[in-house]
Amino acid sequence: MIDMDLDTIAAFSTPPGESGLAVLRISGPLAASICDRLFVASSSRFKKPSAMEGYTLAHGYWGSIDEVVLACFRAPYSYTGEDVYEISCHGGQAIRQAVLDSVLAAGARAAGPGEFSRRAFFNGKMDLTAAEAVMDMIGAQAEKQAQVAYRQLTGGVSRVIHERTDHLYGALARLEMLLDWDEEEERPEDRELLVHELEHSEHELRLLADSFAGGRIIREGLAVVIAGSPNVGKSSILNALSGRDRAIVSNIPGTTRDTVEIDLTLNGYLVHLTDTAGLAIDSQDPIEREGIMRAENALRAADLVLWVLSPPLPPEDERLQEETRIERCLEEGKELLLILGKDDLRPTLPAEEDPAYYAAERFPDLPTLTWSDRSEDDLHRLKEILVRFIEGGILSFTEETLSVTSHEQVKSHGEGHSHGMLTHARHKVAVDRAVELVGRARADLQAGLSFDLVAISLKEALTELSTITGEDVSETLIEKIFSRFCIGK
Ligand SMILES: Nc1nc2c(ncn2[C@@H]2O[C@H](COP(=O)(O)OP(=O)(O)OP(=O)(O)O)[C@@H](O)[C@H]2O)c(=O)[nH]1
Ligand SMILES: [Mg+2]
Repeated sequence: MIDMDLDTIAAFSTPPGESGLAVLRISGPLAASICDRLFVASSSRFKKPSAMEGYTLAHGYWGSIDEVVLACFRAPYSYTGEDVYEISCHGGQAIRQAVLDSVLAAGARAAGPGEFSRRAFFNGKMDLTAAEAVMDMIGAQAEKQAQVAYRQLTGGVSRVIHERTDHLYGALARLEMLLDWDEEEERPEDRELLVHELEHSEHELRLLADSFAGGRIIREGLAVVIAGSPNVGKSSILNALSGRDRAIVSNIPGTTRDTVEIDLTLNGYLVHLTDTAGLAIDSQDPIEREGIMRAENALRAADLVLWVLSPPLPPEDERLQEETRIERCLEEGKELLLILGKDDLRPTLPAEEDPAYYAAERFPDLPTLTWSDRSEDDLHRLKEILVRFIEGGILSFTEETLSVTSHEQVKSHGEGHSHGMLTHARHKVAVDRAVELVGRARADLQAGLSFDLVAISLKEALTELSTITGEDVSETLIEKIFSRFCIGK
C-alpha cells in the first residue's frame, strides 16, 4: 500500500471566474492551526467535530482580506478522513487569490488534481467506484447520468461486485476443502456441484458485463449521427430535434460543409447529435472533401446512424455509391435507421422516385421512419425512438409499427436493475476477464483437471474483481484514475 500523505493540501473546489462565493478546501494535519492563525473567529469554537462559523476575518496576504464563513469537519468525520476546513469567501478573482496565497504561506501545499478524493480513498472513506462516481456526478449534464452516478456513489456497483465476489469465495472455500482430501475420497457429485456453482457465477458476471452496453450510453450519452446525400434534409432534422436553428438550412446542395454538433436531453438521457456534410459523390472541391472525411469519422464514432433518403432520388451511379456507404456502416456493426425524408412530397411522386419503395427494395431489413419537417407527430416519434433505443438497445421494426426490442440483460437499465449496471469501461474490462477465468475454471473442472489448477483461475478472477473497488489495485492505476479529476476534488 501507499504511504499516507502527511502534508496539508489546499485548493478551491469552485471553478475560476467571478462568483458570489468561492469555497477553498484545506485538508491535513495543519488545517486547524492554519485556520487558527489566519482567521479571527466571531466565536472561537471551530474545533468541534463539525461546525460552521460565520463572519471570520482573514489576516493574511495583504492584511484583512475578507469576511468569510469557515466550516470545520474534524477527522475522521470529513470527506478525506483528515481535518478539513472549508473557507467560503467572496468569489472575486483577487480575493480568491489572496485567500489561497495566505493559506499556502501559512503552511499548506497547493493540491493537485483529485488529491482530496485520493486521500478519501486511502483513508477508507470511499472505494474506487465511488471516487469515479464523484467525477461522474460533477460531469453529469443530464438527469439519468446524475442518477447512475449517484447509484454508483452510494455503493450500487460495489454491492454487486461484492455479491459476485462472495459467491466465488464460497466456491473457492469448497474447493480448498476438497483439496485437503485424498483423491480416493473425491466424489463425482462434489465436482458437479462446483461446476453448477461456477456456471451460475459465470452467468451472473456475464449479465453484468452485458449491462455495459446500455450503461455506457447512459453515462457517456448516445452518439447519433445524421448522414446522407446533400440536400436531403439532414440539417432540418438536427434543428427540429434540438428545437433551435442551430444549422443553416437552404435548398442549395452542400450547405453544410463541416460537422455540426449539439447536445440535447431526451427524457433525462443525454444525446450527442451530429449533423454532417452531404456525402456528395466524387467531389473535387477540397473543402467539400474534407467535410465528407469528417462525416465519415463521425459515422465511425456513432452509436446510432440516421441515414436520410429523400426525393428526388439521385441517379443510379450515385445511388450505388450511397448503398456502398450504408453497407459499410452495417458491416461495422452500426445501428442504422433509414429516415424517409420530405414525406410531405410523397403524394406527388411517381413510385420510381419514392424513397420508400427504393428502401423497401434495397434494404428490406432496415428499420425505416417516414419524416417531414412539417409534422409534429414525426418529431415526437423520432424522439420516442431515440429514447427507446437508449433504454432497449436494438431497433427492430414490424411493417406498421415500430418497436424496440430489448436486450434481455439491459432491459430497464433504469431503476432497480437486479444484476447491477456497469457504466465504466475499466469495470467492464475487469468483469470480462473474470468471466473468462471463471469459465476456464469451470471447463477445467468438467475436464477432470486438478483442483489446484481450478483454484488458481478462481483466485485470478477474484483479483480481477477486486480491482474494480480498489481493494487490490496497482499504484499506477490509482494515479491514472485520480489524475483525471479536477483540482479541488
Ligand atoms: N418539403 C420538405 N422540404 C424539406 C424537408 N426537410 C428539409 N426540407 C428542405 O430541403 C432543403 C435542404 O434542407 P437541409 O436541411 O439544408 O438539407 P441537408 O441535407 O442538410 O443539406 P446539405 O447540408 O446541403 O447536405 C431546404 O430547402 C429545406 O427547407 C421536409 O421534410 N419537407
Ligand atoms: Mg445540411
